[in-house]
Amino acid sequence: MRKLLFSVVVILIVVSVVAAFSLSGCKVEEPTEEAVEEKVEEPTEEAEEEAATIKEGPFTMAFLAKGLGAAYFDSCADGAFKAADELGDELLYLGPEDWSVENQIVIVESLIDQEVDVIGIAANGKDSLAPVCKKALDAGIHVMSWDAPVAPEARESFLNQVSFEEFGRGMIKEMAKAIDYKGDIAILSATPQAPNQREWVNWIYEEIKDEKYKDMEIVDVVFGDDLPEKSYDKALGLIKAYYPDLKGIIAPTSVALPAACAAVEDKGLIGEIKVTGGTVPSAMLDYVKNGTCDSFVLWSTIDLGYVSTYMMHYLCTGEFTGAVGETFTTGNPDLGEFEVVTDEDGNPFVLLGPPLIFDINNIEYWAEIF
Ligand code: RAM
Repeated sequence: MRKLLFSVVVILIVVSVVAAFSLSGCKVEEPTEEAVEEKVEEPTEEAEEEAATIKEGPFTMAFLAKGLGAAYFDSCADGAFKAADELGDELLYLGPEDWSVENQIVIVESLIDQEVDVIGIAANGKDSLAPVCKKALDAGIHVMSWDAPVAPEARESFLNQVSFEEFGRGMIKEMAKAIDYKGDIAILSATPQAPNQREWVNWIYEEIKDEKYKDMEIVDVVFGDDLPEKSYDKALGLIKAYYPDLKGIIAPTSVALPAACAAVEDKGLIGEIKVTGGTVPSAMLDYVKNGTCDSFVLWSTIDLGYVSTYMMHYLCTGEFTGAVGETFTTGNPDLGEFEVVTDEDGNPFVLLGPPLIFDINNIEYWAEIF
């Protein structure tokens, strides 16, 4: 009897399950109105507060280069204008004609008077530009650095194109390959006070301490102030002073690298003195093809300007403050996510990415791009 009862119960259950399935046509049932109401979550207080504090553009953004007239900074500006277009902001591309600290200060003063929303500066001097950048911050203008940083207390963030160490060490590595790890070399830098140049030159000196460079020596460091003619003359001066022992010139500046190549070529010393450093590929096509330079190092200047401009915009909206651990993305998903990290002194910054190396195998491709 018990067995029969059990079987009846089982049959009833099976029948009702089958009926339920066939009635619903195996479809996921629509949730009732109450269930929907129950599920729509009320925004949290913090989310509401955050949304209320996000400022709306369009913003006026100043993109301030070390100087005007260089392909390097113009291509950074190309990326910056692309981002500003996407964001619907107004972008002012500015820089001193003479690449001086003094005139960068004058420009920042005038931007404070114009009450722009944000200044992104490639600084000609780390400490010398700090007071005027602090003045801008005090006036409620956002300040960030790209390419070359102002002192940490005078900025909210810094986009470094590549790690100072990697670029500095990278240039010695490329030079060593070009001169077979033997010979005197010289450095032709921009200005002695340029923050990025100082860091890179220091790392060049660190790298050359390695045993594998024991037959290489840095004999001089000279400065062409990122001016084409002065850089060319300084390169000629190095050749005059140190050739034939001089086997290489490292120019970690976009202006001096092609200028040094021109000097070597004009002196008929292609292959005798190798040149490397950092500049845009379009300036180096001929020099790589004719053997004045075997390889050199840089980053995407277009991405540098593009990502800087997104940072400027987010500083204005309030979505980004530059605090360690903050992340953001841009309008280009291929660039991925960026995060605020710290340097060896604990100062927050954002890293664009690893350096690119250009040589005979890829120069034609890149020269078309920037
Ligand atoms: C120069 C500037 C700039 C640097 C490039 C490589 O034009 O010094 O700051 O990043 O070269």
